Amino acid sequence: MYEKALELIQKYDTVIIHRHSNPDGDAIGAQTGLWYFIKANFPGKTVFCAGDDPNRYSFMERSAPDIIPDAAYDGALAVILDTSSAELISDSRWRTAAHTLRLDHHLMLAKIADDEIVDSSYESCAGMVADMIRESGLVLTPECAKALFTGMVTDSGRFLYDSTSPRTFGLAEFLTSSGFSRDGIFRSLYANDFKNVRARAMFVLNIKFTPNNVAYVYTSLQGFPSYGIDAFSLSRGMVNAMADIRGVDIWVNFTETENGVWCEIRSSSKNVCPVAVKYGGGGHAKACGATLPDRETAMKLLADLDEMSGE
Ligand SMILES: [Mn+2]
Repeated sequence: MYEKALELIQKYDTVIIHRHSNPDGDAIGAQTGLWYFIKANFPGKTVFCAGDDPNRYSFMERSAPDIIPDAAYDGALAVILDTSSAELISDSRWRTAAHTLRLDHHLMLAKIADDEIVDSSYESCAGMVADMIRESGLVLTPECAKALFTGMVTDSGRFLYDSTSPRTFGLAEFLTSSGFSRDGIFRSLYANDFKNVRARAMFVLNIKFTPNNVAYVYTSLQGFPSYGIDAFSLSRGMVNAMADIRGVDIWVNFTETENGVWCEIRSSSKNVCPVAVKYGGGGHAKACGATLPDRETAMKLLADLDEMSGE
């Protein structure tokens, strides 16, 4: 499955690895994991990681983006990881590379790169990179394995989400057999600052329900500062505070920002992605999102989810 990807990585002297902006553990894990893989197996190559601030994932080794001169893209291969739409790719210079390759596990929205391997049966993009390495038979170093394992853990929700498959566990065995220490990974990923614990408590008190039991929280621009956390931590970070409410199959978190209403949709059983796509967003079947222009549009999206929940 990964012959073409491996062939391209072998062919180009410079490889620049891109991921989505506002990175999660999978975006960083897949990116840095691929960086370690190329450096270990093709030491003569120049390899860069492009992107924006890794924020809470800055504990991951090599997560800080490299400073990349424009000239590096001349004749280079740009590898795009974990990203389903071109606008979400961090650092738009990927377009100036000689050739582009994409590995992604989101639902296919549109062709972006010259060569693409898109397979939504993978729990994580890090898992795809791990599978590519396993298929290659080349060297897997402990640093590489640790990065990929961290990505796999975050996107599978600690092997909880139903995207977790026998292949996931097989790849986890492959990665953990390299001998890196798992000490600290889970603590770094899941330890919370008290301000987040406090914000989560406030958030839970603001949960509301539609007639058909869609749980939701709408945070206005005025209400937002009282949480004392950034918009991303509130939007993406809090949505799953609604995950385990009995009788709730769909939940959605709306966060008003200066750049529109961020909307994070989750479901335990339904494919909610078409609703996100209808409003210009995308993602996975049971975890997706969109940025909406205003509260009115947000309430329309909520009504669509309510209808789906009632079916
Ligand atoms: Mn991912």
